[in-house]
Amino acid sequence: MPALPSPLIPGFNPDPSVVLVDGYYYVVTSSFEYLPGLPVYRSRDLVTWEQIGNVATRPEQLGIEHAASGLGVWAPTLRHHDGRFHLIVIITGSPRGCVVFTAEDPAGPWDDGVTLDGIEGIDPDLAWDDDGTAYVTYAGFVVTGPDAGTHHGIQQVRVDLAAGKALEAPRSLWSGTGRQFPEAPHVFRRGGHWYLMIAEGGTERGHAVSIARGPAITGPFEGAPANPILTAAGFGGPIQCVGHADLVAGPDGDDVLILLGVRTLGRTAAFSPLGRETFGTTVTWHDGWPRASPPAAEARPGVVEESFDFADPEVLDDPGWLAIARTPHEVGSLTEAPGRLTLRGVAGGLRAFRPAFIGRRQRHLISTFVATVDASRGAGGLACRYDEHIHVAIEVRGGTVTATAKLADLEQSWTAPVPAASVPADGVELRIETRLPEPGLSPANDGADRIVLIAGGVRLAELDGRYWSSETAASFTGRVTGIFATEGTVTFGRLGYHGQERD
Ligand code: 6LW
Repeated sequence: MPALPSPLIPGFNPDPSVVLVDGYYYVVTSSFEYLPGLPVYRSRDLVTWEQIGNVATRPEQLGIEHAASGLGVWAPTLRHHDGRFHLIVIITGSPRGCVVFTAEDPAGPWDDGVTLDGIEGIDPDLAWDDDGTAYVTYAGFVVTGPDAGTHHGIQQVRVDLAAGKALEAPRSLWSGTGRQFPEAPHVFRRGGHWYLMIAEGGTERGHAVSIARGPAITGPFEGAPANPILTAAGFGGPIQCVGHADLVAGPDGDDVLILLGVRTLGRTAAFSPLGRETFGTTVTWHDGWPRASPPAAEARPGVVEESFDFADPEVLDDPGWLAIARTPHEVGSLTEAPGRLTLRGVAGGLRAFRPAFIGRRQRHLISTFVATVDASRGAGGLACRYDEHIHVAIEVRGGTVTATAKLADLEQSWTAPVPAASVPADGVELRIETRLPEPGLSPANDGADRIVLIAGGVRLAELDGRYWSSETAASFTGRVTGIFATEGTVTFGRLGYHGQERD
């Protein structure tokens, strides 16, 4: 098998689940408060990936309008059964609960989904016994309500998918080696055994994959003699937090684990600007037990250049756009101003719970987002978001531009006049660049990228990227960068992205 790129699917793409159908691999990842939700990626060889759609393209599929940032769509499982793709997910902070969506074509359209009653937890897996009986195996972790924080370990119920209900009270299954947060269960058969693979240790630096096996889909399951079968905890190497794995047969027959991890920067490996991404690693089997090593250090050759011209009436159909709890089509209009994308301001800008914002994942450590904005009838600009508390933004308002760095309760701004001579016909050009520091800089900078905010060619601020990293944000998501409006009507001409990895 050719070496797997590392990461496999870059940018904020945690909790991957994978299925192989008719020679194609499909991966779906978590999307939290963003819409469209549940991105679907496809590959023939596990090397080259393309986003072909999203499972949730209609807000009513998710019901996340009131879900707090970081809640919403958590950890799906993607499977194929009886000729249909099935996607099971628990939507936290949503009345929809545990939902099974189905589709004939994973690119969509997906149906509105059926809620399964009787399942309280996270990270559901869906598997079928030989006689076609469906089982949901999940982590009994309570996220909201009076019992929030309670964990009942790994649980399983037999379900009636058509009727949308559990057919029995939840049964407790093997729940790992005693590390915290047993979660992300997947149940599968290999040879004469059923396996129950889980994550434990928590999704941060203690993250690990452990496994058990038994005679039936319901167990009883007995843990492997050498758990965990995969972890980066306590080992060196830039890829940390590996876990939350799903198993698939690779193109040459070797099994591969598709899992989440983070790319860390610097000697202390303490900060990962882009959040949890999707990685792959090859499995070896010993006495009927799988084992794997953390994915190879970062290796993704090439440069990515993308340019989105808002004069193109189909530009928002690209599946990589993200908005917050509304679809990009609901947030922006391509018809209000000819050849431009129009956003209507939401007070507070990026500080709003549901801002007028349309962005894309930052997928490379070295990157540039560039947008052109006409804010003559309002205020708005370009921003890089973790959430409403942690972001950076450049806003055009009247004849001035203001860069803002917001880090929870700390906030700082830099304002300058827009240099009139530098304004192109389609608006003031705003840029957010991320760079890596020169090697050998002081230890105080170790582990940081640099975030540079530029308006009309004027450098307004350069920031230490450690503070806009997943560790500081304590976030399940990652950096999403795009355009926003705070006041009035703001129009945009284009958005460009340039990304490249370290040599
Ligand atoms: C995911 C769970 C986890 O459901 O993070 O900490 C959640 N553990 O496995 C969101 O990605």
